[in-house]
Amino acid sequence: MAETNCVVAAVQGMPPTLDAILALGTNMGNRVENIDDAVRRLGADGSIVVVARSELYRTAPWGDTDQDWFVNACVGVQTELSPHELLTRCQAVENDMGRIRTRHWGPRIIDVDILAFRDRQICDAILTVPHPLIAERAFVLVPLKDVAPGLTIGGKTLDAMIGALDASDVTRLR
Ligand code: A4P
Ligand code: MG
Repeated sequence: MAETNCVVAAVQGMPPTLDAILALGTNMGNRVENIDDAVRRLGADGSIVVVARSELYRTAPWGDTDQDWFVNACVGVQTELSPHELLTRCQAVENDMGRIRTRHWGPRIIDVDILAFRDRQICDAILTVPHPLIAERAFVLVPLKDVAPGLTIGGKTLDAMIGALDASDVTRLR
């Protein structure tokens, strides 16, 4: 596949027990059940083993703010899948749960994004890893810290990135 010219940050401090970290978000229906359902489905065919789960967080909508609040979480996984195969599995879970893509950044029953894949830096037409917007999103950084507290992205610690944002609208649910 053709590589584009984009530049992605380096990741360090990935827990050695994890191959990848996924971000989950939902703002439709029973949000807590949606997260639990997605985690179950991710592990269902054995190609992904969920070995770490963050707390669940209630978060204010980011980007497109004219929509309902979200529940966000992160999971750490082990997998032999390639990054692109992992993305395909994540999208299959989204589709199986009935995700309908309406508007970019709009309401969704479930969104499953790959935040990091080992220390890989990937940038092509389909996949960008590490996810390029991590540093701008408290709703990603706070749960990410639960599963990989020592992670750095582009040399910045999670605490440094969280400290640069307003994380007051990210509150722990359970
Ligand atoms: N793609 C590229 N890199 C990745 C990656 N690392 N992980 C591509 C996942 N996908 C990646 O995604 C569009 C395309 O991104 C995919 O086809 C894949 O090839 P999508 O999920 O189909 O569309 P989207 O939802 O419009 O974009 P995206 O990027 O998933 O949305 P975001 O950026 O996650 O924003 N506020 C709060 N509080 N909590 C949220 O969870 N989420 C969004 C959605 C907005 N505001 C939010 C939240
Ligand atoms: Mg997505």
